[in-house]
Amino acid sequence: MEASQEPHLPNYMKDDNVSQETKNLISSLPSDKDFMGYSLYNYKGCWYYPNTLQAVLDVQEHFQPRKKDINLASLPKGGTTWLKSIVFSVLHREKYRENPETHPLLSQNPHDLVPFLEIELYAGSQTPDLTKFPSPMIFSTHMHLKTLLEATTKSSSSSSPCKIVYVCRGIKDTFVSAWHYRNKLHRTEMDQASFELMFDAYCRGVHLYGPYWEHVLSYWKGSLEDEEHVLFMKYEEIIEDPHLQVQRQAEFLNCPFTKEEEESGSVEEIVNLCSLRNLSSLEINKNGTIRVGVDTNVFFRKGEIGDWKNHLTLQMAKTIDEIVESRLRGSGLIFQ
Ligand code: PAP
Repeated sequence: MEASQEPHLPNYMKDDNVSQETKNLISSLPSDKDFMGYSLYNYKGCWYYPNTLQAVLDVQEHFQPRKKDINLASLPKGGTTWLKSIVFSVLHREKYRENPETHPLLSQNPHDLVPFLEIELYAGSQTPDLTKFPSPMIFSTHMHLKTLLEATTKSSSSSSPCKIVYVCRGIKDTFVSAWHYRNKLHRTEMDQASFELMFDAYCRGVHLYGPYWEHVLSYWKGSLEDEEHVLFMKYEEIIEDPHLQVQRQAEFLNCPFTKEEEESGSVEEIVNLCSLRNLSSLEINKNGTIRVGVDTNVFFRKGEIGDWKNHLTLQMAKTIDEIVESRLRGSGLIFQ
């Protein structure tokens, strides 16, 4: 089925919002298909659906961040929803301390509190009104670091003007999470042959914002080169010690928890508020729809380390591990 006719497909996966100039560009780019047959194009080393590429180009041309803005970056299914909820809660903790029952996370999905630059803000307009967002604005992106820096600095070499928090997750669990997401998105249970096709595409790096290893490496290197502006986090580390990782984020964002806050349980409150168990139990996240048109419940599932064991054969796991290991070799970045 054509992407433009698929009823449940979000706009960013479609190809119906592309200028003539971008169509010309696309016709010169390497192309491939995702496991469902939707076309992906490789622009500067990263794979995009046409509407996403259009939005990325628009972000690059028009977006001007303010110095104190905060950017949350991730690959799809790398921990985006969790990161959004934690950073929002850390930054706004003082505002809702007296009346926690008014906290926006209780009535809005994290994706509506922290909008995506290219998938939402620039998806429908080249000049979205960003003044309606309070300063500092927290926004998110799935772009590679180099692409993001080209957008935020308007030159490929300068360092980031704003803080960037990046989260990623081991490729096997990222892949399995993406598989479940696609099934929910298309409201169907896809068969084993589709699963294997999608796995093969991940191994080749052909998926939205892929290859995985280029993405994680871009932020890993960025965090080593500019630790003041780029914080590199792993989903697994947040699961293992959420308290420590919330503190780490707060320090990076120049709003560390005071001793008093520590003692009064402020960190723990944020950890609990942002937990999968809490967020997924809220009405808004059971039956809502976010502004980009996706049901809120598709962002919450198991949230476990190692769910890939229930889906991948040992051979598949070995194959994909070897690919990632070879791509990351020498970088110092290791996934357990
Ligand atoms: P996105 O990039 O499309 O926004 P993202 O939030 O990165 O998706 O990934 C969803 C995964 O994060 C799901 O993992 P799973 O499929 O392995 O279960 C989801 O369960 C998990 N997740 C969402 N919110 C939380 C949270 N608050 N705490 C822990 N994990 C979470």
